[in-house]
Amino acid sequence: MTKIRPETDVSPQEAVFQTRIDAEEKIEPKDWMPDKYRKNLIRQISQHAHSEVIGMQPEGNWITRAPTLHRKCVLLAKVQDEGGHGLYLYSAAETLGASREEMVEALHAGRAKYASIFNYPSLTWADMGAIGWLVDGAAIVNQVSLQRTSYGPYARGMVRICKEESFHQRQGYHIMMTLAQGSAEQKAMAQDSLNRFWWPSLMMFGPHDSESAHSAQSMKWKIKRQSNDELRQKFVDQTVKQAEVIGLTIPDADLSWNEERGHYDFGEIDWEEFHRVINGDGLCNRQRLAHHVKAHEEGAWVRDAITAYEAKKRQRDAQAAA
Ligand code: BYC
Repeated sequence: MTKIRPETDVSPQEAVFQTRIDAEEKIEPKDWMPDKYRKNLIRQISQHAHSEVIGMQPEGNWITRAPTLHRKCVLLAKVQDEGGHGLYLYSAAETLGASREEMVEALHAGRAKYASIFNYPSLTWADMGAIGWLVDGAAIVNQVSLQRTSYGPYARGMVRICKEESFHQRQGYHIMMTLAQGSAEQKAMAQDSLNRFWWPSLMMFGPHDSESAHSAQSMKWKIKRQSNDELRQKFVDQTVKQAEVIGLTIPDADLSWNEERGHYDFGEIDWEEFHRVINGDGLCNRQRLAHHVKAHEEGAWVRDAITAYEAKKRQRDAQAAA
């Protein structure tokens, strides 16, 4: 049995683990790790995976109504990419001992969250622009930081995901730029979309650092490399200039450049709305989850067919080897 050192309450194994983290070594699936590190990672990675998959819904809503064949092809490819991101992330979580069924079950039972942003409706074509520009833009800021996360499979997954997200962000910005240069109605549509998606995008970075339940431990273990507030500030700083270039206005009366800090100051997020949405009571929470449950149930035959095929293949291989 492992002896706990009373003065620090940290086992020798845990002390060695922290030394590896401090030395910037990556932790790999078969390495020893504290149970809480494993559980925290399964929580974050599975929620990240759920976000990618649930995030297909608001954009999937517009595939049949894209304004041109070109836009339709691009949107279709983007939505497929998001599904792929979900698969890389579920696979990364599986290396920690969580099964796909357990993770999906936790989502359906409401025990696992997914990004709050996907509980807002996509009402107009401009929302495809705002989602790519702002939502993928916010996701990149967060995920570039996660490329240096301490768990190897998660970090490597992030490298590939970030490359694809850059294309997503640019396609969204291009839609917004095109609308902003179009007719007065088109520009108004782009502005309306920015107005609706701005604050929910800032919420993607989570609560203030002082309110963040997991941050202190996640930063110590280098699961998170930058805090919620640091990343949110980075996103604001880069996005304000992008809005200026295309002539759109960020809907925040308190937004101003702070020379001393070298950053933009910005208004306070509606935290009451944030908590309502992450606790299941946003505009689309019920619809998003019901759709996921339906798709999962209707896809059961595919999973059954794959399992049956694998069993037959194993049997055939065994017969051939005998
Ligand atoms: N929404 O202690 P905290 C995409 C929860 S998808 C919902 O700060 P943490 C895309 C948090 O989970 C990319 N819940 O947590 C796809 C925790 O609850 P639990 C999505 C949130 O983990 C399709 C509690 O609040 N990206 O790009 O240290 C189309 C306390 O928070 C949110 C990721 O998932 C939120 N916004 O930090 C287009 C990034 N914020 O678990 C685009 C990976 C907080 O105790 N995740 N909560 O029940 C992370 O980096 C971190 O988990 C967070 C939160 C920064 C989000």
